[in-house]
Amino acid sequence: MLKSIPCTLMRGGTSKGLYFNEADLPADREQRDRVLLAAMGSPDVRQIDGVGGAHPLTSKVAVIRRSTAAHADVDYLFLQVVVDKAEVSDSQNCGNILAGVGPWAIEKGLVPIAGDVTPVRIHMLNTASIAVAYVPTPNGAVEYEGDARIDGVPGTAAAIPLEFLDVAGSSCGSLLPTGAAVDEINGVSVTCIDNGMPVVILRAEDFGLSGDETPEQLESNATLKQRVEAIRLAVGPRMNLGDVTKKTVPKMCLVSPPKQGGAISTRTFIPHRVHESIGVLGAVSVATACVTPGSVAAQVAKVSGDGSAKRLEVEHPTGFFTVDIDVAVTDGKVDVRRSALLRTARKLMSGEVFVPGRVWSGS
Ligand code: NQM
Repeated sequence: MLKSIPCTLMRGGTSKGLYFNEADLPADREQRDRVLLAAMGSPDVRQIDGVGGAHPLTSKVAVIRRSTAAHADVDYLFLQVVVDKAEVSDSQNCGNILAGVGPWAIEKGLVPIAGDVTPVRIHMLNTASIAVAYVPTPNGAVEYEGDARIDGVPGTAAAIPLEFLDVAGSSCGSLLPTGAAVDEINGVSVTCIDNGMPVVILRAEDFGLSGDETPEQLESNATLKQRVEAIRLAVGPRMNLGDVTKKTVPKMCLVSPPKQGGAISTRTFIPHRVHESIGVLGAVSVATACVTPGSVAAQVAKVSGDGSAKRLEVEHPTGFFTVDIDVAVTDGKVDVRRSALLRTARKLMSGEVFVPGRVWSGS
């Protein structure tokens, strides 16, 4: 008999996924992963026998519970359900799916409404770091509708500002995990950085690219993909990520000078498909690299303004991603004080997802 599991389908930023209460999933990790694969329809490039959207950006899961940590309201575990392989990975965080966590937690009664805006302190388990989501709650309820626009999502919705205080080095141990602003890997200059997402920054020009290519053009360039993946595999252990063959990090970001008046232009492999825009924490890491002296990003970026607090527009294939960062640079040493940005989210469907009974019971 099919087993039903309560969940909510939500768009978080430019991603989409299933949001679960931890108590509704099997406690055993292997069994939980089998259930999530069945719910999404993986492994299958079309995810035809599940609710996944056949792309890494629409094959995501949030597992949420009330937090036991004094400084957080809820714990959030992000899981990437790989589309075409029987793999579920907790090796990365996701700042887009994060955008839906605050509204979900309020609607499920895990966080009381605090006025017109309810701050939700979210302990991100993947990276043991904290985000604060400022959820609009006028009239005693979560408001999803509004006039905020984010590139990569049609239309407008209510703004959910997200703030990060302690994400530098949260996956790799330090902001610049190799200890240098630039390294030479397979003859290519790279910057390895982790301000919430491990990212390897590469100059598009070094691969004979303009940096304006579409995701489809990049994905159909087999030689490019091989070169980028070879660098990713070589650099993984040096970023303290170990063997990254089966991991979804580090992300590989090709950068070039800005073309639309922003700070830098990006095309990001996540790590095998190319992002239609850019990930949230991925954008925060790239923006941080733009103000890191000597980095590959700083070499092509146009950053204006004095002082440590800056607003950077990161260009991507479908527009801009605005990141506010407060980064102090003293004697070449980079100290990240705060990162913030704007997302929107929308509840799409609430109900139950069904998986085969034998998958649930593990028989
Ligand atoms: O970088 C895609 C996304 C992401 C991750 C990815 C993300 C982030 O756009 O915080 O949001 O890089 O796999 O959802």
